[in-house]
Amino acid sequence: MLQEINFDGIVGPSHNYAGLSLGNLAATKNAGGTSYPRAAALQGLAKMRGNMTLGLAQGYLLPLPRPNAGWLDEVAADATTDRALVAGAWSASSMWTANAATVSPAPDTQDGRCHLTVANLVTMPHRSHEWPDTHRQLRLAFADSRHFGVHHPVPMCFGDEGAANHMRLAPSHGQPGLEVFVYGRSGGPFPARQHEQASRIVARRHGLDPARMLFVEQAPEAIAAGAFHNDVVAVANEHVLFTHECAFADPAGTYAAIAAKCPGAQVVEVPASAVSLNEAVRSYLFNAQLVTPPSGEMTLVVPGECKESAPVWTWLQAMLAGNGPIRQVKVVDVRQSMANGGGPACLRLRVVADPTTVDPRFLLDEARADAMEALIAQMWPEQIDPADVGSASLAASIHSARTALLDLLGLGELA
Ligand code: SUG
Repeated sequence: MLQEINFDGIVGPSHNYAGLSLGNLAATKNAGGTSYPRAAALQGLAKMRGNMTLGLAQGYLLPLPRPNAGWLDEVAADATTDRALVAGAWSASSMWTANAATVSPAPDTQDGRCHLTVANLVTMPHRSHEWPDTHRQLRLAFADSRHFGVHHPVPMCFGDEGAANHMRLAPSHGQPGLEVFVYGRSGGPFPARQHEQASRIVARRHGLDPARMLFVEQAPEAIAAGAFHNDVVAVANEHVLFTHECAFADPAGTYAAIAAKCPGAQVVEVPASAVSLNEAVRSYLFNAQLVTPPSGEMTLVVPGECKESAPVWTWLQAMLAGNGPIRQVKVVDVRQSMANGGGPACLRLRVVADPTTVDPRFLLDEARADAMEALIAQMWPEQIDPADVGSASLAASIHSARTALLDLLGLGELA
């Protein structure tokens, strides 16, 4: 049976705060701080377990090999002077699997298969070298070509950030849906990472029906406020779009187009008067996972930072007291990832599929979660200080930690 499976990125053992992402305010603010990879990975696993407890299907993607020696060679980095390039080769940024690919589920596509286009992530140097290993991994997880098509990135001249700039609205996950692609226009203080052409190429490749696709411009003020991806200001699930008032360049036009193309869609809009754009970005209210557990009670899985924000928490309580479609709010602690600008929604790639068609080595159950936790507790570095990035001995322990995880999961071919 088709269902939504969340594939979370396991936080890699090289997780560190290098401040590499211009326009990502949390990441630049925490540049140079000490990171805690072990705690980060355990927080991620606890989030996955929490979603399994809700009755949701859970998968994962593995950390990519870091430091990426091939990339360091390519950029001919000098270890003492080119610190940003060295840090780029060490980044654990593939944990944010919302940027791994754009996914069009089978009910939306012409050939009735689920299509995935790996994101090129070209705008940020440290992320631009993720795609070859991500592609390899997705080809393995979704190897069954009767059900899946895994595509190369779109040409590098068009920036593509994957599912972070893509939403889907449908009566239920297994039915045909409206795919909404959100792109940015350059010209603001920060880069617009998703190009319109990239989105259009993905839609054509995936064989979407023009009647059920929409291309929407992200509000330039949202990008300027630090919403470097649309999923920092909006999230959709089934027939519900949960969005900040300032997410889109033309909010009214966007809602009208959604209503026309997806009858029954419901927009839950948070006004700037209740939660300012800055507060939305600070708390990551919209970088929540909006999910439908088997109970049918639509649930918003928010980061702990939302509870600490008076306007956000007040708004959420009022929402629950009303009779809107979102019936539960669940708080999770992903602070280590949040400090690099990655909330609960960044950490997962949604794939609507029948779990029996996915390589089982990428699916989580309690026993596997226990085994992973034990391994991470033993092998992931406890902390990384910025000065450690580049150290040969740390690189060796990061390598053995990842190799041990691959062995545990029987995924040695990803070495
Ligand atoms: O691309 N941060 C990531 C966060 C990605 C969040 N993803 C979504 N919104 N879907 C980024 O900006 C910071 C790494 C550093 O600076 O060391 C980083 O890459």
